Order: sequence, then C-alpha cells, then structure tokens
Amino acid sequence: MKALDGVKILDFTHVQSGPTCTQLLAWLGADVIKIERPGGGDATRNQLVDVEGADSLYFTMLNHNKRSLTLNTKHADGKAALEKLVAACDVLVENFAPGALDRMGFSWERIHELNPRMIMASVKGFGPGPYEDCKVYENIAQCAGGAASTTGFRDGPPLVTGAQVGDSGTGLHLALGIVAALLQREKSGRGQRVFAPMQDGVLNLCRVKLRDQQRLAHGPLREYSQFASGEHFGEATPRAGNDSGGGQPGRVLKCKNWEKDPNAYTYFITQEAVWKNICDLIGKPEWRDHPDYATPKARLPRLNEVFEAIEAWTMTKTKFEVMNLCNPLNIPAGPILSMKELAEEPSLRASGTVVEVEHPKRGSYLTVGCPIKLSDSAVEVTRAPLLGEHSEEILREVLGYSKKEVAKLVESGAV
Ligand code: CAO
Repeated sequence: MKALDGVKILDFTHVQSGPTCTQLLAWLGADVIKIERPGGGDATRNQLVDVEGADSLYFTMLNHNKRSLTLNTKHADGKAALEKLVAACDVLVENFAPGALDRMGFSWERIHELNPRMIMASVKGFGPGPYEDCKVYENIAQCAGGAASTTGFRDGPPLVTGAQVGDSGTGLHLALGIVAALLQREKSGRGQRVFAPMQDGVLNLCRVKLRDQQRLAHGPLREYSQFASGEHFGEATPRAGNDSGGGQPGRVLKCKNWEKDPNAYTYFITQEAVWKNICDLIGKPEWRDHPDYATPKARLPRLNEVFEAIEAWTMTKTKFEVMNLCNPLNIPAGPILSMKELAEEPSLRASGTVVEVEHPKRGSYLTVGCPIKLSDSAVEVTRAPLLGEHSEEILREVLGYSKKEVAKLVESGAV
C-alpha cells in the first residue's frame, strides 16, 4: 500500500515546475496520467537531447512513475474525452501559461461543474497583480522572488542558483497544497483550487532575507562579512557571498588541492557551543578565553581574521579530512560535493535518493529518487513513459472506451 493509493491525477504539466509536483505525487502512490499533445508531447522530450532518438534526460528525470496519454484537447473528440477524464479523476494539475486552460474551454468553473470533487492545482509565474499574465521560467522566478538580489558577491551582479527553487521549489509547494486539499475534501466533500505562484514560492524560500531587510532598519547586519570589512550597508538586503545567514557565522573555506580541484572546499561554521574545540583544532588555544574572541559578539567585527585562521588550517587538509576531524568534536562542517561525487556516493544509492533506471531507448541512466522517505509507503522509481505509451490502456480502463472507439479517436487525430 502507498500513501496516495487510489488518487487519480490528470497531469497537464510540462517543463519542470508542474512535473516535479506530479512526479512526487506518483512516488507517493497516485496514478498520474500525463496528457500530452499528439506528435511532440512535453517540449522537454526533445530538449538537451544526448541520445539521438530517445527522450532527453530533462524529460525522463522529471516524469518517472507516470502514464502518458496523447490527447489533442482542442479537437472536439479530444475535448469530449477530457471532460470524461475530469469527471473520473481527483486532481488536475497544470502549469500552462496564464489563460491557456480557459482558452481550451476548461476554466475552473467548468471543471468544478464537471466534477465538484475535483481539485485543480496550478503553477503560474506570478499571482494576481501587474505581472499575472506573464510567462515565467526558472531564472525569472529566482530574480523576481528575491533569490537573485541576495545571491552572489557584493562586487558582482545578482546570481541565479543551481538549485531550481523557482521550478522544483514551487512544485513542492504545489504538492503540499494538493495533499492538504485532498485531506480537506475528506471532510467537506468538495474540491477546491490550489494555486502556487513561482514568485511567492521563491520569496517563501528567501524568508530569512526579508527578515534581514527589516533588521537593516536597526543598524548594520553584524553577521555579514560586509560588517567585519567595515563596508557600508545600503537600503536593501545585500548579497552575502557565502556568509551563513544565521546567528552562527560560517564561510566556504579552501582545502588541500584547491588550486587544482574546483570543489576542494569545505563549509565551516563557528558554532558558539563548540568555540573552544575550534580554537584547539586550528591551533589557536589563546583564543579560547580571550575577551576579543571568546564570545560571538566579540568575534563579529573580527570574523575575517577568525576565518582566515581557520582557512590556514583547512588548507592543510582535504575536505573529507576536515569533516572527519570536525565531526567527533561536534563542529558543524561539510564538504563541497560535486555532482560527480554525489552520483558515486554509496549511501545515496543505498537510501534510494540516487537511482539507476533502465529505459528502452536510452539504456541505463541515473536519477534523483524520492527525497522524502515514508516508513509505510515505499517508493519504487520506474522509468518515464514514452509519448502516448498508455493511451489505449487509459482510454479503455479509465473511460471504458472500446477498442473500436480508441481506433476512431486515433484516426481522427484526437489521440
Ligand atoms: N492539446 C492541445 N493543445 C495543447 C495541449 C494538448 N494536449 N497541451 C498544450 N496545448 C496548448 C495550450 O492550450 C496552449 O495553447 P494556446 O496558447 O493557443 O492557448 C499552447 O499549447 C502552449 O501552452 P503554453 O503557453 O503553456 O506553452 P509555452 O511553451 O508557450 O510556454 C511556459 C511555456 C512554461 C513559459 C508557460 O507554460 C508558463 O509560463 N507556465 C506557467 C509558469 C511555469 O510553470 N513556468 C515553469 C516552466 S519551467 O521553467
């Protein structure tokens, strides 16, 4: 048994934000029916192609455990089939450009009329306001949601991050909304709309930066290295490089071989509780009780000097040696791991977070499995579907179409 057994999802999503959400729901046990336009399907099937003739990794890594139904929802017969699917399913998830679903004839009002228990979940770039009609991709969301203005170094331009907080982050928000709406439906008997704008999702993930925006009114942000360097703070939360945002200052520090290996770095946190251990470890026992260094407050104007001393020590060790020496002393530190190292990490393979999947057209490839572990709902990652692979199966099983009716739909171009 799986957590979402019995939940049928009409997956109208494409690219990344929506597919992340429905993939997660599929891993939790929902039956996810991905509806794609006949001919090409989700545009990502053919983007960043690495194996000629096979669906790209972009597509396969975001659409595991789903079934694919091709349906031209602008064709009268396709529309009729979609109406029946809406009546037969529990959730419709979409991330079309604003207005596309309405133009297709499937407004929320129409969907609610067809199936009052249906939950309709949408990702858009922006919520109501001046930009609500705009198309949005990952990096635009990162920029409009506050991530870019607070990422990077002070003397450089705003930076987007490798973590897809706009797409995958919003997909996660949407998935939570859907599960909550399913729970509420148990009591109310009614479906509802679930809406996750990407700008809002990114801002939610940048919550601590809005915290700092308000703290600025009360003086400089003392834990930012900008303060230790005596640099002026402007009106908005500045970019903080690799400073840790919390009350326990941390930085990225060089490790042995940093000149040759771009990832020979560690993240090191000067946690208050273990300050004395840090002093002993880096060979600065005189800082243990010295009034200029012994308390976090006293250290704040001296953070550059403190981290230079720690780095002088980390540069004599590999990032893994740093981890191994810090751990027994309860000092929080972590290696900067490359994608290569993560792909090869045995513990991530063992936990099912990095999974090898077989695909008929591309052979075996690696993917990220379900990062959420439920003790009573095991996840088995299966490959993404080929375009229209389950069309006949779904039309017959979910809608009760006969073989002849399916053939007619195919002939008309609706499937
Ligand atoms: N049958 C018939 N038509 C279909 C169909 C189907 N099965 N599936 C999609 N279509 C049609 C849509 O109805 C739409 O038609 P109209 O424009 O004529 O109404 C058309 O295909 C294109 O859909 P779209 O506008 O969503 O796609 P796009 O490539 O132009 O834009 C994107 C892509 C991502 C910018 C846009 O969908 C968007 O802004 N989505 C919301 C935000 C989002 O999720 N962004 C994250 C994407 S990942 O970075």
